[in-house]
Amino acid sequence: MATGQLFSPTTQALFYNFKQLPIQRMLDFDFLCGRETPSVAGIINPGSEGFQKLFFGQEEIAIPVHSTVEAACAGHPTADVFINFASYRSAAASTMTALKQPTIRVVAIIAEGVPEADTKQLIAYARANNKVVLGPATVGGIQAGAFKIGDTAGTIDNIIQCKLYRPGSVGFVSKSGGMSNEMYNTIARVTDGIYEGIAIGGDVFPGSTLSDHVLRFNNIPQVKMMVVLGELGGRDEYSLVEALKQGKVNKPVVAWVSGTCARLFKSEVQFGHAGAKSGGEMESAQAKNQALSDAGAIVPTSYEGFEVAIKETFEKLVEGGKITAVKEVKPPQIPEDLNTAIKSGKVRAPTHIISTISDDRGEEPCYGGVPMSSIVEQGYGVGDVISLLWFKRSLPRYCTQFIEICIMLCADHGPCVSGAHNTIVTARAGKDLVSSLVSGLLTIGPRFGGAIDDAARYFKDAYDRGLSPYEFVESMKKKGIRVPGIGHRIKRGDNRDKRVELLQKFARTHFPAVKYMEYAVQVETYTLSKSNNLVLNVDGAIGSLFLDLLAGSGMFTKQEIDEIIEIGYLNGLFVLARSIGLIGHTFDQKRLKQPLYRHPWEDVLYTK
Ligand code: Q5B
Repeated sequence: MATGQLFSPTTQALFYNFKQLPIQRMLDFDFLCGRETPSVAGIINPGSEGFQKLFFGQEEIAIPVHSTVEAACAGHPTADVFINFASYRSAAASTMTALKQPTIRVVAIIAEGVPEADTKQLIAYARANNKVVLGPATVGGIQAGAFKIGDTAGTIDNIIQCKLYRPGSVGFVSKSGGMSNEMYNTIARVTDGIYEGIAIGGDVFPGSTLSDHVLRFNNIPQVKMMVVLGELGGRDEYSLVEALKQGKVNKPVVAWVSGTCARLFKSEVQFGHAGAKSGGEMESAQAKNQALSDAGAIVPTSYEGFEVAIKETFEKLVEGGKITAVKEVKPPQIPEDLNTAIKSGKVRAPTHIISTISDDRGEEPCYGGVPMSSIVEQGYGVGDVISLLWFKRSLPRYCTQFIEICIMLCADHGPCVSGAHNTIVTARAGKDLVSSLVSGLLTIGPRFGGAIDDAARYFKDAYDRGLSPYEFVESMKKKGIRVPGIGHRIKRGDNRDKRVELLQKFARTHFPAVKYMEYAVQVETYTLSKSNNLVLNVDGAIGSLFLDLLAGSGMFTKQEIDEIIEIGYLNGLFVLARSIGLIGHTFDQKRLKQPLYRHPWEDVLYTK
């Protein structure tokens, strides 16, 4: 890199702390300038590693994320700029770590409020090791058409307007980052634009000074004139005065120190920056402007005259043949982010999901349009929540009570049933809660617990078609289908399932009609005449009773009932209920510290 140059079109940085917007702005600037490589080589996000997706033009790129400064520097040895977006609390420590890395040459500290004692140590270390510090409390800097730090120069529109995508002839340095945006505009209006712009930051002790950068610009052949914007407070401008007096600067310097209005105040005034404080006479804007003028800088009489002074200085250089016209280039169009374009109404995009049961976008989540606070304050139960989320309506109390009874009665049926057995074996194999639960749930199906929907389908079809129980059962037999909801491994005609009796008792008391249930009972009477184990089981009881609930509540159209049965909502009741028991079995096994399960050989018939 040529003497004095801080950056080039191939400079790459490491970015400390993941801040999506400034990183994306850097990459957008790269694209605008036609850079071939992204200016951000890696991100340091303490505690996390991996990749972060960002846009480079229209393409998405994956930028490596490192958990430490050391790892990032080792992974990207050619990235020599460290952009520190740490908070004021951790900026000093992370900056020192970065300065100690041999690969890091320039560090920009964005945070405001870094303790001055820490900053002094950083400055001393950087100077002793020939490194450059920008900031603290800086927006950073920019080399037009080459490299930009974070949010410098603001939005892409501003960057395009200021022609910062290609180099001009002006080296600009200011204390204020906000004012530098303003000055990029001014300079673009009256000159061929910025070559490099630096904001040194508004702290009392900046890592590098106005004169450091002016002297550096003086060594860059492409920089033909310098513009300096100082401010009241501190004595930084006097080192520039000294450099000018000593003839160290041989290019024109147009300077202005802002804050001349401080004299209008009776007491000491503190402006936005920590360093911008009206102190003694020497630190006043007037004194510093006078000293700069005396030393040979071109200093206007007011800020309004600054633009004219820059314009005249530039025009003289052009007339003197020191500046030749910049070749204008048309920057590429930066693709607009979809969200921004949607917000501004420029484009519309199809959604990928439709949802009708819940909404979490407002102040409080809603289930089926009912806000969470109503659900709690009006004493809704689990049955009501199921009504809202599954059936999208508030069902009468007896219906929600019936749902809750189903959940309670089916929550568990001991450790020997298929689901619990699987869960127990899985938990004993050392698996986690979700794996143990899921392995149990996966056994729910046509033989175990998952016969409710089919029971409802077949009972409804048979009843609605007017089949007698005999015709129904025999027609099923002919087709080779076991009647869903009939039969149990342990329940018998003389040892009925208590759950079935309880459900039937509740329905007889509260349901307006129980025609499907009565039909199921008649079917059971017939199947029991064939075999003592062919009882109406819990699946059959729930399936037939839910048909009565749907038909009798007056809350569903015929079409809706058909849809519920066709889609198959009702096995959901068993899945939901049995999850409670399966979770319990998982905890039980873990609590009992049960070892790996192995089935005994004696219990297996080994045969050919
Ligand atoms: N036969 C449940 O069978 C079971 C027949 C039938 C006509 C039938 C069987 C079945 C339909 C599915 C169903 C839900 C597999 C059950 C549940 C939850 C649980 C579980 C728990 C809990 C039991 C003997 C003879 C054979 C068969 C005939 C059997 N079922 N005929 N329709 N439905 N039912 N499932 O005892 O002539 O000798 O060849 O598939 O509703 O899962 O507690 O355990 O809460 O966890 O193994 O309650 O009924 O009888 O297969 O030896 O058959 O009866 O054709 O006749 P079994 P099998 P044949 S509730």
